[in-house]
Amino acid sequence: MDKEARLRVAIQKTGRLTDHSLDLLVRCGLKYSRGKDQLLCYGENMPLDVLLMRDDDIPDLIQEDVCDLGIVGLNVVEEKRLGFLARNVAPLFEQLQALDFGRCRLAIAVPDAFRWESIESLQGLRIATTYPNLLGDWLRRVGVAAEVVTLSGAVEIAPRLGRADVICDLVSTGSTLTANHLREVVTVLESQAVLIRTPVPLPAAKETWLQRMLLRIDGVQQVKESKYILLHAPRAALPEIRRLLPGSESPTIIPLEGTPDKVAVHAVCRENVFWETLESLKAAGATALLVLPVEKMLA
Ligand code: PRT
Ligand code: ZN
Repeated sequence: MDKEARLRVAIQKTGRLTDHSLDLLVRCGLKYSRGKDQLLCYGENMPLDVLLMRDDDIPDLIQEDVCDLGIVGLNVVEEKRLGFLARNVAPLFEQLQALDFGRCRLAIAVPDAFRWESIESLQGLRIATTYPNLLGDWLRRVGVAAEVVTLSGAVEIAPRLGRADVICDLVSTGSTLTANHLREVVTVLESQAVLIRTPVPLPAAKETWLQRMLLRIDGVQQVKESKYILLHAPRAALPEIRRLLPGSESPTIIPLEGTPDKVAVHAVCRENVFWETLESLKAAGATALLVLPVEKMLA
């Protein structure tokens, strides 16, 4: 297959998103071998290669049409998008779907002793961040005039060094803020890893693979929490049992040979099935309960 016909997916080389991103592609069926330079994973069983990059470079690779797909934090995508718009350049990456990992939030945090009342408390202050475009855009939207101090890292120590009054940084557990005597006060952006693509039309063969990957990713997302549940139940208990089955649309009801008042129920539950649910189902008359993980799903 010629090189042009292979889909190129950019993911983070080393960092918080790397394992999840590769795992997602593997769950979509990709088998790969890693190149000597460690920068490229060659898809052995599909026309798809994975480029390992710094997360900040991923939107640019799509912008420049070097890659067709990318997996990166929404925080990075939005920062880049606003940056391009500020320079009157049309951003050439479209967000396709949220991937449910790498969750964090871009938030304003203030020193412990700071007297915070509302967003108005930020008026006239210096705010340190590595996300100047996102912060600037948010300040404009909430109508607060503050000075954005752009740093390349170590934002959390800026107030102690006197470089800023407060900060705007990514938070997940909040322990970094606590360790630096800072307190989160308001969220600027909720973020998670997202899939982005080029808006440039692809050759038909590539587009077909891209659409296949999207369906598979969707399937992977759906099965994560899904369970297949099997049980026997008295016909009379069916309304109650259907009510108790978590997140299942239309269960399959199968008659049981020789016992006309009993049926077998098979259902896909799109949420986790807890012991409590099984106990309630049993109390409603269900027997022979079996819960199985779902390996793959294609709608
Ligand atoms: O080298 P490269 O540029 O690729 O990596 P990077 O250092 O820029 O990125 P990395 O791996 O730290 O983060 C990649 C993406 O993960 C980010 O763009 C976010 O979308 C997402 N993410 C999720 C996070 C966090 N959670 C997170 N907690 N990114 C950064 N952090 C930082 C946070 O700012 C704090 O300083 O981790 C620290 C610990 O957080 P707490 O709140 O748990 O203490
Ligand atoms: Zn980065």
